[in-house]
Amino acid sequence: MSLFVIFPARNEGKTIAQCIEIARKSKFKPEILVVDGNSGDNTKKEAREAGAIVIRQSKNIYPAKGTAMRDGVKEAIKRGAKQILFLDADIINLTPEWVDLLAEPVIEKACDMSRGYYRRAEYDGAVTKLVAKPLSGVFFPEISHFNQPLSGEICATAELFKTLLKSRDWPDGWGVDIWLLIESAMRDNQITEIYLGTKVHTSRQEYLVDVIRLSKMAEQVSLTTFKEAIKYKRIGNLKNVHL
Ligand SMILES: Nc1nc2c(ncn2[C@@H]2O[C@H](COP(=O)(O)OP(=O)(O)OP(=O)(O)O)[C@@H](O)[C@H]2O)c(=O)[nH]1
Ligand SMILES: [Mg+2]
Repeated sequence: MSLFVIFPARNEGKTIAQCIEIARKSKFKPEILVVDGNSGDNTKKEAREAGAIVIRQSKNIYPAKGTAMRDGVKEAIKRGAKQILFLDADIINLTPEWVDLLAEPVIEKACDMSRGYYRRAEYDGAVTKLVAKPLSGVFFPEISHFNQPLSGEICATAELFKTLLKSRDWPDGWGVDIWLLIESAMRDNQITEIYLGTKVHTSRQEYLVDVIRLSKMAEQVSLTTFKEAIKYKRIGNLKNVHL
């Protein structure tokens, strides 16, 4: 067994060390990898001091959560990962059980991918509620039952990630989460959603100041979903939409 926990992280110096220490307490004793997005703060130093392997994302672009995840998958596979689990690095209330709950069904081969879902504050998850769920519901009804199609907390077999790595259209930015879900579902993988309780994370504070900070994410999630709809010949589903 070789579980890798990967944190894509950009300017998460305040939370990354604690996240690493908590993830490491999982009963599965994971390796921890941080993919730094050229942070201007002390993220790298904090991560190294907390004992994580730290690599730098391969492209100097932003937003690049997708690039960071792709780089992380490649590095983990190179180091012998059998299962790969992603966590956001800005979570304040992470517990080792999150890792245990997500990793267990994948390690036990009960599914190919597990995905965290949570109870979220009313004003949290706006892009999920207003963009990802309605759009993916039209084009990909087979994933409409997922509560959190943009969950950053997911685990999958290295085998599944290896097949996804072969795809040329792995998104660089915020489209990556919905892309991973759609692609995994369309390739007939077994996907389970697991309740993790409440998620408290710092990124929410930013867009409470101004919702415009979510516009790039909304744009990239919707355009990724449309591209996938074209790829899988689902654009015709629009005919059935009553407006
Ligand atoms: N390496 C890298 N990591 C990034 C980049 N953009 C975001 N991340 C990380 O990806 C994770 C998720 O980003 P957040 O800003 O928390 O966004 P989110 O919580 O998914 O979205 P909201 O619910 O809308 O806040 C965090 O650990 C970020 O630090 C990037 O360009 N490069
Ligand atoms: Mg966040």
